[in-house]
Amino acid sequence: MEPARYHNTVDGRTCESATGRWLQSVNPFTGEAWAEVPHCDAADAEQAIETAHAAFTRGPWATMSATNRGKLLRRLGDLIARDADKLAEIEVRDNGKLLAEMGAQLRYIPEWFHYYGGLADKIEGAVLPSDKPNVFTYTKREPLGVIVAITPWNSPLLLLAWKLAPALAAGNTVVVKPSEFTSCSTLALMELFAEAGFPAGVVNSVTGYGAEIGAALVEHPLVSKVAFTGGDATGAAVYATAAKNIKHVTLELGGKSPNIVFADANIDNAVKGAISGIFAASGQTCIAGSRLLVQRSVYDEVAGKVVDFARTARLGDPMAATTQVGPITTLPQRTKVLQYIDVAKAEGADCLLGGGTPTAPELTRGWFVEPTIFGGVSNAMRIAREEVFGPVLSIIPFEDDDEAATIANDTIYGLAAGIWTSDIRRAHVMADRIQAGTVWVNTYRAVSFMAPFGGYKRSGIGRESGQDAVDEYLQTKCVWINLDEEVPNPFVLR
Ligand code: TXE
Repeated sequence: MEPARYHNTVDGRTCESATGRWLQSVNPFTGEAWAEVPHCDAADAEQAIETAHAAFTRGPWATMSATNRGKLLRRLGDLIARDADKLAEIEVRDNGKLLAEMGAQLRYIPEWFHYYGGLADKIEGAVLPSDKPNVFTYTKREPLGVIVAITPWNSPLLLLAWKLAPALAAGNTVVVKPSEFTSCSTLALMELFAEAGFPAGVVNSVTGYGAEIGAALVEHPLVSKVAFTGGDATGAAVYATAAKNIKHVTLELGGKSPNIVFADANIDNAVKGAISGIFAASGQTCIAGSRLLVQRSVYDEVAGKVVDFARTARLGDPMAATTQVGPITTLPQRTKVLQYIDVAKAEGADCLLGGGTPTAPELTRGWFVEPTIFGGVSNAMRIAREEVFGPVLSIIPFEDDDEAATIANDTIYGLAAGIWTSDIRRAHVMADRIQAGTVWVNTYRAVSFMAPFGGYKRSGIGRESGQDAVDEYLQTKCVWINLDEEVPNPFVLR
């Protein structure tokens, strides 16, 4: 079958790349190219930015009321809900996520557009109680300008919604650059902006390799801000390039999140939390609870139950309703995960489950890795320190609260953490002690359009979702109005 072709949108028109080249998108379940997207270069990036800049500075978007911006965002949310099944299927083919997960995600993504649609005309300045006579001083909150939104392959539509909805609510214009591995669902989404009524040029897309066009977008002097989700090495490079022109950044860079089980926890609930923390989306989530810290007195019980539960996971076709764990999204990522498994074995971690690729014939075409669990892991091992981004869990024992907090915080990252306990005092004290942007108690993986999300330490800068996120796309102007009839003599100091 001929691969489907998806197009970029620039200035309200669908387009190919200037050179007419295409990039293949491979289905991780079949290992075969199923679609093509434009292979853009710096010239395409330039055109998209100039278009976004023109739409920001003149034309209907520049003068549109915040209330009308909000209406467009809400209409877009409704269109995403209408097309949820189609968008979900595209992302499953492109990314290997389970259809069951994508169905739920596509029903939820519209909430971001509804929430920020509502927030658009509640962005308010203030009148200052001035300390000076006869002066009226007020603040205005203004958009930044052109935003470049760079997204990764692990959750293209959700992570794009987290950037687009607040950026547009604040009145910015956007150039979207999805991952070269998974651009198709983003390009399908782009088709909805015109139908929702967004003026041409407000949201534009370019597709291609990060090193080719990502860097060109980040460097461009007409870009005011880069909103990036991806690996920390790329994030650091984006940050350094953005610094050259003093651009704003939001960086969401993954983690090595501790999921901490105390002896007083409801153990069966904790086991379910451990499983969903690491095996959802085959462990390819920034919030993966990849370090399971277990109090020594319940270590054997918890490790045994987690292994037993993980053993029941059904690997298979992500389109099938019965499948519980899908493939790894990209071939390089599968290679990386398997290399980490070898590293863990060489470091002396005890492989309690999995540790390789499945042998069932229907799973050998795709890029699967078995759900893998290592016991007896020390926090000094690489498997406990570096982000694997796959279905690989490390179980680490601890003695008491102090040791749990020390191990949990002994990481360069700080995105999220889980705490499993039935002691309310311990829950609050530990939540205070953990250095992470999100702490879940007796649950894991909850996110919401209204809950600010982002990292401490090397996990990133800035917050997505919630009211905090709109601030990330605004700047404050302070206006001084002199009410005196006469300006005083500047040589007479007062
Ligand atoms: O991501 P990259 P990769 C982690 C995960 C994974 C590792 C590498 O551990 O194994 O990162 O993944 C664009 N200027 N996460 O290499 O490179 C690129 O085209 C501008 C965690 O696939 O970070 C893509 O659109 N942009 C993470 C986006 O950056 C550049 C999610 C992310 O790609 C660029 C994904 C450049 N110089 C991976 N180079 C999370 N936080 O959830 C690349 N890009």
